[in-house]
Amino acid sequence: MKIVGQRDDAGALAVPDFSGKPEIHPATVARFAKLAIAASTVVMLVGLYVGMKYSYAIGTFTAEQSRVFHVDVSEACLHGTEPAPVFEAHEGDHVVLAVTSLFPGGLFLHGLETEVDIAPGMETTITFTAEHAGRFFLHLHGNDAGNTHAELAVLEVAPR
Ligand SMILES: [Cu+2]
Repeated sequence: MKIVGQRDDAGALAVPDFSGKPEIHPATVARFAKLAIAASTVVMLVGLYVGMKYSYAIGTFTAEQSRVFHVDVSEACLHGTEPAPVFEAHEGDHVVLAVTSLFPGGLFLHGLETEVDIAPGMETTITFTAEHAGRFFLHLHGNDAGNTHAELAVLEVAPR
């Protein structure tokens, strides 16, 4: 019987050519059997490892995370000539906004209505748990004569 798509020479390929080696020793067969068992064990272990790693990755993807975002306030940032970076987080994430600025003033997170005084040259942080989804705007509210009001970053909190 010929199976559709079967090559005509398939039979020839399936039969090994032992012309140079007329005898197969039982020891050789046993060695190959051991090799086959070892190989399939390795394949199973690798499969198990990959499977576990994958499901672990899914687990951590949905879990709450700690996210640290850094902003270095530059002149371009202060004058709005450079678009503010957009940071992404998920509801429930622990968020740290770490800002370094030589310019004094207040670090204000609109939406959370939180303000922290900037210590010029030092890292100033706003730390919170993102309880609500939405867009939050991180601003620098200057206490200078010109009332500097610069957007440092946009934080997008996605719903879970
Ligand atoms: Cu503002």
